Amino acid sequence: NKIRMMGAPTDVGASRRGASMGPAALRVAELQRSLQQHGLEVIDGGDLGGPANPQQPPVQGLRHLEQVVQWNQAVFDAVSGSLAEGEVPLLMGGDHALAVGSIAAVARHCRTHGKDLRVLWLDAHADANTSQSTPTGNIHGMPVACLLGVGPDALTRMGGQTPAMQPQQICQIGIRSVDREEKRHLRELGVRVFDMRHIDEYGMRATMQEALAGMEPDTHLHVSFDVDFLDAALAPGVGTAVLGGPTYREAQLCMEMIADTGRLASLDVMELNPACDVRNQTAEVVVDLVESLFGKSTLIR
Ligand code: DIR
Ligand code: MN
Ligand code: MN
Ligand code: MN
Repeated sequence: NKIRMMGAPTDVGASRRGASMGPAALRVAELQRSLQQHGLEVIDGGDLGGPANPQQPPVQGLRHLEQVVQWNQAVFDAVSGSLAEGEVPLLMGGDHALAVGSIAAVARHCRTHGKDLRVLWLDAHADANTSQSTPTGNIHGMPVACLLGVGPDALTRMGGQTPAMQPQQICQIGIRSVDREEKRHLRELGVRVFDMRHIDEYGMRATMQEALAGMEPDTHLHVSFDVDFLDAALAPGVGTAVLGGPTYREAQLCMEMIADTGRLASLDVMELNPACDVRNQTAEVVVDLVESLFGKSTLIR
C-alpha cells in the first residue's frame, strides 16, 4: 500500500520548543527517498496547519489545550482521509500529544472496517498522565490516558467514541521514566508495559515476541514511535532524552520484528527535536529504523 507522509510541525503539547521542526529534519534526512529505494510507493503530502505556540503556562493542569485540540483535529482529519484512501499514513511530529488525533482516526477506521486494532507505543515515557497527575502540564505526557478515555472531553471524544480504544489493545515498550502518580494510573488503566527492566532481563527478542503475540489476519497494527524511546546517547535530538534506552541494534531488531508481522498499517514518528540534535544524526537514525520498520533487511530483498 501507498505510504503517505504528513508533517504536523508543532510543539504546543510540550514545554521545550523544537519538535515543530521534526518533519523538516526527516525530509532533510531523506525519509521519502530512503523508503522508495526499497520499492515502496511513498508520497509526501506536505505539512498540516494549525495555531502557533503561544508559550503560556498550564491552565488547570493543561498547557495550550485549545491549540493541542486544533492540531489534533487537523491530524485526525488527515489520517482519516489517508486511511479512507487505503493508504498507510505516516505522521511526522510534532510532539506526542498528536497521537490522540492519529490513533483516534485509526481506531474509528478499524471500527468501521471490522479490523482488530493493536497499538505499539515505543517510548521512554508512559504518557499516561492526567491534568491532576502531571508534573508539567504538558499534554504530550497525556495521550495514552486520553485515548483510554481519561482527559479533557475535546481530546477523549475526538474519534466519536469514548474511549477510542481498550487497554488490552495497547502495549508499551522501552518505558523508563514514569511519574509517581502516573504509575498508579497506568496500573489502574491496565496497560501492558514492557519496561527497560523487562528488556534487560529477557532481551528485545523475547520482549517483542510477547508484545506481538496473537495478531490476527485482520489486525491493523499502529506503531506510535516517540524518538526518545531510543537511548539518549544514540538519539540526542529529542526534548526529553532519558538514559538507558534501547541500543541501535536492539531498536533495529524491534523494528524488524514489527515488519515481520506484515501488519503495520499506520505510523507516528514523534518528538524528533532538531534544536537538541547534533548534525541531524537522530533524524538519520530514525530514517534507518523506519526503513527497517517497512521491511528493509540485510539479506532478504
Ligand atoms: C513527563 C514527561 N512524564 C510529563 N513526559 C514526556 O511531562 O508528563 N516526555 N512525554 O516526552
Ligand atoms: Mn517520550
Ligand atoms: Mn511520548
Ligand atoms: Mn540510510
